[in-house]
Amino acid sequence: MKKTISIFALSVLPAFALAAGTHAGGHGTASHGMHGHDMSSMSHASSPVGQPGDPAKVTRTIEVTMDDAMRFTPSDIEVKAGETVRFFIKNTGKIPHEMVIGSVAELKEHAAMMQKMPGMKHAEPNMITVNPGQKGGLVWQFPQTGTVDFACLLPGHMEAGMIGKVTVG
Ligand SMILES: [Cu+2]
Repeated sequence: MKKTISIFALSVLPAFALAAGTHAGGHGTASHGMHGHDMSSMSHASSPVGQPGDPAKVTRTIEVTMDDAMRFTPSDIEVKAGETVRFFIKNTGKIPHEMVIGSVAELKEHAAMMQKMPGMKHAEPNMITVNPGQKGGLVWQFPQTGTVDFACLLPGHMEAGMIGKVTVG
């Protein structure tokens, strides 16, 4: 019986390693496809940080300012579990900034990738890039209580303090 289990584990492991490698390496449509696939085979059907919200269900607009002091204002935001909010984001600086929603671990991983590929253009449903003097909106639904983080992942920005959190109560 014990032998059967270890053989099973050995046959499963390489598949996991491959999936992880593909996810970390790919950034774009490939990793999106992988993600969609992972969700069906793993238990978390929806991400704890939430997902892009339905604009028709927005209950509140929260204004956030981004600036060249590498700050989000406010950087502490409170929402209710289940709430769909529109972040109305203004860049008052002279360089582009972005707001990317995720867990700290995801954001750090993503930031590290950005450091390696500084010229990389990235656009995903959980983020918005706002050019100097511009405004933009991001609709997000927060499904469960906890803490969701957000940051600007342009190289050096998060490290300089461009990070904030949403407390979902
Ligand atoms: Cu920034």
